[in-house]
Amino acid sequence: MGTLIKNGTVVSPTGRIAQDVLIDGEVVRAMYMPGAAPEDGHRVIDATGKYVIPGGIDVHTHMELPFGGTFASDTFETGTRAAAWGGVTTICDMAVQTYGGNVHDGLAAWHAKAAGNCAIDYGFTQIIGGVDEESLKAMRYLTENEGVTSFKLFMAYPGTFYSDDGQILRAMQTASECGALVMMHAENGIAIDVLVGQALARGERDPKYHSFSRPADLEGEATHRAIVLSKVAGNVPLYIVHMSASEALDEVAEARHRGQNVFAETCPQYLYMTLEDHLAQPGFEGAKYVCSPPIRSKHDERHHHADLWKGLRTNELAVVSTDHCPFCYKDQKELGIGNFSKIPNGIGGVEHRMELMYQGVVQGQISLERWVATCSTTPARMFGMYPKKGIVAPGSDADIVIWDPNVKTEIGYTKKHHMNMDHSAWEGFVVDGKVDTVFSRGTVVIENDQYVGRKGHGQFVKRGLSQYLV
Ligand code: DUC
Ligand code: ZN
Ligand code: ZN
Repeated sequence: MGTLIKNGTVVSPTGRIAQDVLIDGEVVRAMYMPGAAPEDGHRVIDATGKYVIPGGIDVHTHMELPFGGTFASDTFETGTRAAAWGGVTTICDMAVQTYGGNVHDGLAAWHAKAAGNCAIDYGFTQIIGGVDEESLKAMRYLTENEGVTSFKLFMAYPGTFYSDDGQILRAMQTASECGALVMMHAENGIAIDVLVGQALARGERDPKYHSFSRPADLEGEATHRAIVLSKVAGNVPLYIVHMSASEALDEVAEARHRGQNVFAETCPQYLYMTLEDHLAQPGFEGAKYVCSPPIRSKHDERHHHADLWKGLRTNELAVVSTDHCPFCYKDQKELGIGNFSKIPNGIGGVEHRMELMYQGVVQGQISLERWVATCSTTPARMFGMYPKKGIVAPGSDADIVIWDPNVKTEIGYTKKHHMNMDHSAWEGFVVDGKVDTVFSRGTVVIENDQYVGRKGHGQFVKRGLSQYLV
């Protein structure tokens, strides 16, 4: 006996079609003209007036990330459960190798944290925090044998995750040889450290100075440098993560117009939040919005929000992720009272990306199809998971969200909030649309406003190479 989703509108990047969907076991068995499916014995779900979309894929999360003397507060258990609440059926989390550590040990540690704990499927990107002969060899091994085919490098955070240009070039050359994707945190960390030191010396200690000391030009500069290095490394696929600034978007757009294999993602916080309204809140409240790159000013000469939305429409930006990196206010964000540079960087958002991006559809910023493309189908293709993930089609995993566009979602700590945090960075946001039912590989994990999944249901996804090259 399977499950038949009837009377819904199936949405993909190429359009929307009235179709019934038959789930059999873990996969989609068949799609039918409305009413044409035999009902024999199946559980029938009526999706009249609702959208049937491939489950969300968030390719940038940090469960339990060690950062600034503490750890991101979601475990794989709490974080993947919250993801399910948000219509996400796959995450790619970032396994960590820090300078001097061993890549294989880092990956093994991440497998140990995730195995048996996840509500939904998960893959890994490997952070390379120390580029040397051993880690370069490991990059090749992980790509060819472990289903870990993307690597995050940092041009920021000297002393922890930072790689210099020579190291970046070497990692890119290795990725180019084995077909891996390089994900880049593009901010000029050396220059930022100078500005941070100068700000502190002037007595500028509040959270808002986090943004002033990480100017958009230094994101644009690093993005430019990463793009040049990727070209020198043989046009290796380069994916700029968490883009916040128009200056960086310009660089990606130009590279793409030249035909380079350059892609980028942004995150909801860079589309909705501002320095003035969030980071600069009175007292220490702004700490809740400290992330890197920082939330930008609405008074900058460039209109970052408008440009990023345009980038999503035009495919200058291919993907929306969250960079989910939650920290509690108490005892974690508070580490930076009196010194903004000690505030752990990160915002929790894995639960709210689908909702916040659907609001972009309602507001006319992106189409329904682009919502599905940037939040599910393109991440699947970019990260070598398609067509297992990212599409509602016969043979694909039955990772499906039934989305109700007729009701609203109120986000807030005492409203909709399932991440392991003592506050919500999205407090007070009321958006149109709502996650109705979520299937993970054919199993219902969310229905009737209840989590009905279980820890350990989620499986590791061995990924292939990126399928998104020009
Ligand atoms: N940015 C954040 O805000 N948090 C974790 C790491 C990062 O790059
Ligand atoms: Zn980053
Ligand atoms: Zn990140």
